[in-house]
Amino acid sequence: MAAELTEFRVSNDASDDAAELRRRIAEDGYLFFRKLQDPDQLRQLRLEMLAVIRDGGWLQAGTDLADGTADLSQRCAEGDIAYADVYHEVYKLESFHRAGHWPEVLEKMEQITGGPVLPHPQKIARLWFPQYTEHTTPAHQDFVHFQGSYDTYTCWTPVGDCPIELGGLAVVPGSHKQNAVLEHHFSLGAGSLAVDTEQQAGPWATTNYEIGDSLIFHSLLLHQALPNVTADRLRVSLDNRYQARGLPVAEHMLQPHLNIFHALTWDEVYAGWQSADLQYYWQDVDMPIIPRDMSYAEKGFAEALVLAEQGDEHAHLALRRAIERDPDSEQAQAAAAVLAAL
Ligand SMILES: O=C(O)CCC(=O)C(=O)O
Ligand SMILES: [Fe+2]
Repeated sequence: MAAELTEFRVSNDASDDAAELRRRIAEDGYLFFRKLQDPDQLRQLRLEMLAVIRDGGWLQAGTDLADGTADLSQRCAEGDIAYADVYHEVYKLESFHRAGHWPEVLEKMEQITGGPVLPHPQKIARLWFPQYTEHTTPAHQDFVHFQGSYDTYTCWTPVGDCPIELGGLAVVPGSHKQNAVLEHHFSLGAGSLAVDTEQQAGPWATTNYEIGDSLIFHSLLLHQALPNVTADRLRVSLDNRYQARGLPVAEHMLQPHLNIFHALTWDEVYAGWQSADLQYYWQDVDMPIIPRDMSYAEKGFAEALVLAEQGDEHAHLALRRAIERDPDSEQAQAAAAVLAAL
């Protein structure tokens, strides 16, 4: 992380001016709005998510639910089976999926794209433990993960206040203008792929997020999370993705998140829902569905094998996770061979 952090440009002044919003996102690659989303609705969602997380055993007993006070002995991250066990319970909440369809966000996306948008079915929550900073989301472009179309936008929303020390998102303004997918490498952090930031000038922009604040950005914008260096607070946030209706979407974005680590079907997600309007809503939308390009993930894993042979501890951990997730997979067998030879 570059030492120097600058503040986001706030775009509330141009809220009703679609042309100006489009000009700004073309220039900066992002739009940041204070209180775009209703704080009360987000506080309610926070309590629902944290109640599930508490029942999963991740919170310190006897603490106030709203504080999200983590039990550090339970630390885990994406890629761990223990993470998916609790995460997938959160994933079943109807309210969590509905948050990706709130009108205030859809309106902004429609202003940006100039027409009706498709919210991706694959919503994501991030439940990031404190004092676990080697797992922090590294610098990356989202396109390597969701693919489909460059003109896909993420809305990143902290579900609670997110001051710098809790590890919110930071971006390099204007970095999307390279208009290309940069070289990504193995990383232990969330997503497992990182751009080498030495080659990126920065500066990085971020803010002390308050509940309701929302960051919208382009799929080629370079961004990363800041480390969660609080003593004991869990960071809870949403990443929702949107694209103009009719653009191609990659098939894995039509699946629940992390279902490769721990199978989860939409029918399981929907089992306890009250209403049907958001179940399989994308099936009526006419759009090209394209296969997932595995080359980014495969390259990262191949790098992890080489790094592990050279004694890299992050790579060792990544390989152990791959074995734990699915011991019979080809990757797990390659990982086991490398670890055994050490
Ligand atoms: O919240 C995080 O740590 C990562 C979020 C992210 O990279 C995204 O929303 O695309
Ligand atoms: Fe991202």
